[in-house]
Amino acid sequence: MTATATPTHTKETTMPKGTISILGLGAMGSAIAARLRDTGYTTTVWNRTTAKTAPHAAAGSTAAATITEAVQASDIIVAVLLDHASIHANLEPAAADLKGKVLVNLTTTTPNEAKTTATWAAEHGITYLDGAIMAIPEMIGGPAARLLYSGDENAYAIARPALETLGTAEYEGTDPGRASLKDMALLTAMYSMFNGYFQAAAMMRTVGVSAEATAQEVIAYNGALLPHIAHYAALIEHRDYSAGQSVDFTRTAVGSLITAAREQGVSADALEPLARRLDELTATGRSTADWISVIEQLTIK
Ligand code: FVH
Repeated sequence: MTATATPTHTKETTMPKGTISILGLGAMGSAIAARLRDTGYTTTVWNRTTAKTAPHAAAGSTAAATITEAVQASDIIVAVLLDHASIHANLEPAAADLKGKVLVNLTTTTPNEAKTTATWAAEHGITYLDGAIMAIPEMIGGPAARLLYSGDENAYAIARPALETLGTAEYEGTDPGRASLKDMALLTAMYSMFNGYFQAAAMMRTVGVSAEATAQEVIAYNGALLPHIAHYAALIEHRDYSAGQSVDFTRTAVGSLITAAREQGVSADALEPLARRLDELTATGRSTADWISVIEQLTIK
């Protein structure tokens, strides 16, 4: 017999749990507002373009005409705007109303921007928690949605029950920039991986191979190799670059990849930074070291 799984992110019938205001109803803010509403929170929503509040009002949220009105309606304020600049442009005029409240900022920012916002919040008596969403809007409410938080412990304790309805909540510590740093690091790894696929697909299509076919090849090849980074991690932790694939060998291999790309009429921009790092290691007498020592070349001195 086949069991019918109940999605964890469908509407739940619950008693009212508390009040939360959501600032920003883009794709992500809308998903968050809907999830909080569906799990029993009394929600007030605000958006710069007022029309976006209509479907939420129809579904049971209160639409605030101004940001001040939204902030005054709840003790927990969740901001999901575009970027750091839009956060400050909109929240600074509402600082007096935010005083004494918990502000959870889920807007993507850099670690330093998160720290700047935390400092600003502290100066205005606002309890600040910074967040980073490792998910797309469709995943909100499901266990695969991972949300990282850092900053004020008390803010996390107060907002945690609500935040746990959005996905898996992970508190990264009191440094307000920490969640953002992890977000940025993981996104860097993700973009680099996809950029590698784009390079492979660009090369293969010069001989008529489809992007789909190359995708399957990359998934199989890179998927098999990906767990190997745990082995690299152990060596990097100990700065043990005495064995492994040498800089010399890798330099030759990467040189061939660059030549092959160019021969196919494809840019080698994706690989040139790595080639430069390997050149630097060779130039400083480390050609026999493990090639993973390139990590030591990445810190800007
Ligand atoms: N969507 C995603 O998959 C990613 C997943 C990871 C985290 N991000 C971050 O979440 C923030 C919001 O993203 P979003 O997907 O909701 O973005 P949009 O659909 O483009 O909506 C943007 C909202 O921000 C409002 N807004 C923009 N500029 C201003 C401004 N100067 N003043 C006030 N509000 C502003 C915009 O309002 P409107 O255009 O509708 O009037 C939307 O509400 C973001 O940091 C992602 O990096 C999502």
